[in-house]
Amino acid sequence: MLIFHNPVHHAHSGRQEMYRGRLVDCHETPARLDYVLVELMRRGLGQLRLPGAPDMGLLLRIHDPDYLGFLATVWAEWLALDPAHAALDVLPSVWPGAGLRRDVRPRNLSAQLGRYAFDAGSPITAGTWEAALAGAACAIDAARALASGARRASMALTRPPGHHAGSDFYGGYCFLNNAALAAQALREAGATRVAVLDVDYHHGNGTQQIFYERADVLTVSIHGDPSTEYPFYLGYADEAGAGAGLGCNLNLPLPAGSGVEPWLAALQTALARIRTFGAEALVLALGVDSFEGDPISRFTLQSEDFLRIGQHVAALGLPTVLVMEGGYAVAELGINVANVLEGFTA
Ligand code: SP5
Ligand code: ZN
Repeated sequence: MLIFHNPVHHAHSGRQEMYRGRLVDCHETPARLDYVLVELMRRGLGQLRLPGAPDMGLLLRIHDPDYLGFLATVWAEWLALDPAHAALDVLPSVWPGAGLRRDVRPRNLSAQLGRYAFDAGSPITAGTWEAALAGAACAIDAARALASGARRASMALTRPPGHHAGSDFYGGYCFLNNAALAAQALREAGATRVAVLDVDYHHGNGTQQIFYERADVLTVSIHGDPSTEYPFYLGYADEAGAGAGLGCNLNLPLPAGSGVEPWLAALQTALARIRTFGAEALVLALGVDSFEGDPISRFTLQSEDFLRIGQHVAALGLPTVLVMEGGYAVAELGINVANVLEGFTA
């Protein structure tokens, strides 16, 4: 399996995220990928490739130009306010939320942050844009590596993750939606119908938003019930898509605390829908924060369960792009991701 990896992900290294009135250490760290890389190489599970230049045309078919412009310049704007900002992360503190919603575009940087960010947990740092862009290129290149039909699967081993990022917003540690970019690249390479299966513990709200009114991309997400779990405001079972895309979004929320049995039952429901949809290619948004030891999540999957996930997804028989999402139990992260790949390729 070709594994597209962006070593410049190290340049995105947030210090702190807001949680319950305090700034706490970021969960989404560079060390995460180092663990995955070491374990994949130790088991000989793939060949590493560097991504090429990102296809900005494709990026602009998923993301809004103003939003991309904001991401490209926000760090420079931040430094322009005060050179001492170089030692600090960028976090929003005001939002056009309750009582303030109006379609205006304030020039103030804090106001712009609140317009584009939906949480205070996703710090922007000096290297965020560079890392996110190289990660997006990994996802696009991984999709294109399957286009010839010569290969069954490829992987985008990237961070920051992507599935919470929408056409014009960021949050949940995500800035560019790598899985959506991979799905779009598969479409443009000739797959008539593409499915995105999101197994991250958190609902893939960004991917859902991007494809919500499209009939050519089915989005399916298995995640913690948003009535108690992040991102809270989306991810409910009644969100089915809209317009031409009605019926092309499937949310499978499970109560916090769920174990592998209900999880695998939800996976069977997801796979059945992907089959009836007639998907010709698949993107697996691979978060492994469903693991019992994950510090911010509440399912109880064990490391060996990830082998079964890989096996079941492979049974679809589809060309598949695996895209790295969340997973914060750093020491076990490599084992859990490698188990999915091993199960998939067995
Ligand atoms: C890609 C992804 O998995 N994003 C997840 C974003 C979750 N952000 C909210 C994290 C809340 C942190 N809670 C700390 C709990 C410590 N016990
Ligand atoms: Zn997650």
